[in-house]
Amino acid sequence: MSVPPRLSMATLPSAAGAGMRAPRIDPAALDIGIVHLGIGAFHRAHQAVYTEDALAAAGESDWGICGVTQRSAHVRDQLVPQDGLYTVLQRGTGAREPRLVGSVRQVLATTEDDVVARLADPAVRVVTLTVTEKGYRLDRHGEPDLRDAGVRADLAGHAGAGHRPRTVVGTLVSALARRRAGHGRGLSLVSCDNLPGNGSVLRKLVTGFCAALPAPGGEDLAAWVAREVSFPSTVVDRMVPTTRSGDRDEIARTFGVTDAAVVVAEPFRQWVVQDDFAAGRPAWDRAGALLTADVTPYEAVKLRLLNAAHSLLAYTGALAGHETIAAAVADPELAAAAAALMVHDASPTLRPPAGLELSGYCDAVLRRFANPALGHRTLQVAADGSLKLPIRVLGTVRDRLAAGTEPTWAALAVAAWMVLLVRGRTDDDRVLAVEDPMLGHLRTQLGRLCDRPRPHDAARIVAVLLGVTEIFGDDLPAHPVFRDLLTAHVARLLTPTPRRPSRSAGS
Ligand code: CS2
Repeated sequence: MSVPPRLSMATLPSAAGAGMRAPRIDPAALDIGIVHLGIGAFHRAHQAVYTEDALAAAGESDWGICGVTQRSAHVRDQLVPQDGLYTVLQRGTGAREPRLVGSVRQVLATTEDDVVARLADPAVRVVTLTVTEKGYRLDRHGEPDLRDAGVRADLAGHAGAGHRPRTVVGTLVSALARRRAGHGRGLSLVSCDNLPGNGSVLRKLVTGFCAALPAPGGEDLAAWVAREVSFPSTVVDRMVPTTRSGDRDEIARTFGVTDAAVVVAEPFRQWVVQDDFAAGRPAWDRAGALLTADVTPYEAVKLRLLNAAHSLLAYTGALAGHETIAAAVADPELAAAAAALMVHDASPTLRPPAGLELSGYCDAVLRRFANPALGHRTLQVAADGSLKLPIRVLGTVRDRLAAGTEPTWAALAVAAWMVLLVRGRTDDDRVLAVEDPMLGHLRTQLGRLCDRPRPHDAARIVAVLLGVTEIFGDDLPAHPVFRDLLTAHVARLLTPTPRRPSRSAGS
C-alpha cells in the first residue's frame, strides 16, 4: 500500500474533500505572538486548541504560536513538513470527529535553532511552557539546581558569543537580557505544568538565575524582570496519552493524508489562568478558559485529587499488570483505593473554590479515568514519580498527619511507587520499563534489595527510600506513622498473589 501524502496546506483541499474540516482560523494569516517551550502532545491538544478558538472568537491574527522542542528535533521534523498543521483525535464516548488545528505557525528545536532570537522578538508577548517537572531543574528550595551541568553551563555561558543555552531557565534569561538591551519590552511567562504555584515557581527560578549571574548585570536584569515581566499561574487539565501508530493509520485511512503529528485526547479540557499579563494575551476566556485573580484553589483540587489518584492507579495498576489507566480503574480494588485517596485523604485538606463540589469532582475524575477509548498507559503516568509524588501526594500526607489522622491511601500511592522502583516487575514477573530521573541513583542506594525483594525486606526498602530528603524533606523520614503505613503497604504489595489469567487492557 502506498503511503498517502503528508498533511500540509497544499494537501488540505484533498483532505477536505475526504471530509476533514479546515482549521477555525486561516493559518497563513497568523503572525507569531506566542512562543511555546515544550511542544509535545499535551500542548498541541490543550493551549494550541484554546488559542485557535480564542483567535477565531475574537477575529484576531497576532497570536500565532512558535513551538519549541526541548530535547530533540523530532516534533519539529514532524510538524515543519506539515506547515504546522496536525489533527487532534478526541477519544471518548460519542462522535470521534478529528479536529485540524492551525495555530502553530513555526517550530524550532532548542538543540539546533536560534530560540533566543525568536523569544527576543518584540512581537512575542506571551511565552507558555510545558516542560514537565524535570524541565525546571529546581533544587529543594525552588532555586536553579547548581549541581545540574546544564544550569552551570548556561550560567557560565550567559551572554557569551556563540553560547546556545540548553536549559529552559537559561534560554529564558538570555532572551530577557536581549529584550532588555534591545527594545526594552516585557512579556508574560506562563507555566502550564502540574506544579503548585507554577507562576511563582517560574518567577523564583528566573530571578534566582539572574541573581546567580555576575553583579551588577544580574541584579539589574532581575530588577528589570520584576518591573516588566509577569508570571501568571495556570491550572491545565486534559488527559493526553502517547500517540500510537494506529492513530496515525486512522487519519491516513479516513482522509488520505499522512499526519505524523496527530495527537489523541479525551473530550474534557479545562484551563484556569491567573489574569496577570504584562503585554496582553489572546482572548482565551472566549475559548472556555477561566481567567481569574487566584488559581490556587483550583490547583490544589486538581493536583491532590485527579493527579494523585492518577498516580495511585498508575503504580498499583502497573504492578497488577494493567496496561492502561482504564484497565486499572476497572479493577474494583484499585478503583476503591483511588476513590478513598480522593475522598478520605485529600478532600478534607482542600478548600475548593465556590461552586466546585468535591464529591462530584471525584466521581467525574473516576469516569474520565474509565474512558476505554483513550488507551492512557499506566507506565506513562507512572513516569518521573520522584518528582510527581511530592507535588501530588505528599502535601496531603503532611496535612493529614498534622491533623492527627492516617493518610492510608496516599501512603499506598507512595508505597506502590517504591515497589515499582525496587522490583521493576509486575506481580506476575513481567519486566516494567520504569522511567524516573532518580532511578539509577535510587537503585544504587537500594543495592541488593532490588534483587527479588520479599515482604520481610519492606522495612529496609522504606528506610532507604524515605530517607531521600530531595523527595521526602526532613520531616517525613522522621514520622513513625507514615513510615509504618508505608512498611505495611510495601510488605503487602510484595506478597505474592495468586496469578490471575490475564490482566492486561482489553482482556
Ligand atoms: C498525568 C497527567 O502523566 C501524568 O502524570 O497524571 O499528565 C494528567 O493526565 C493531566 O494532568 C490531566 O490533566
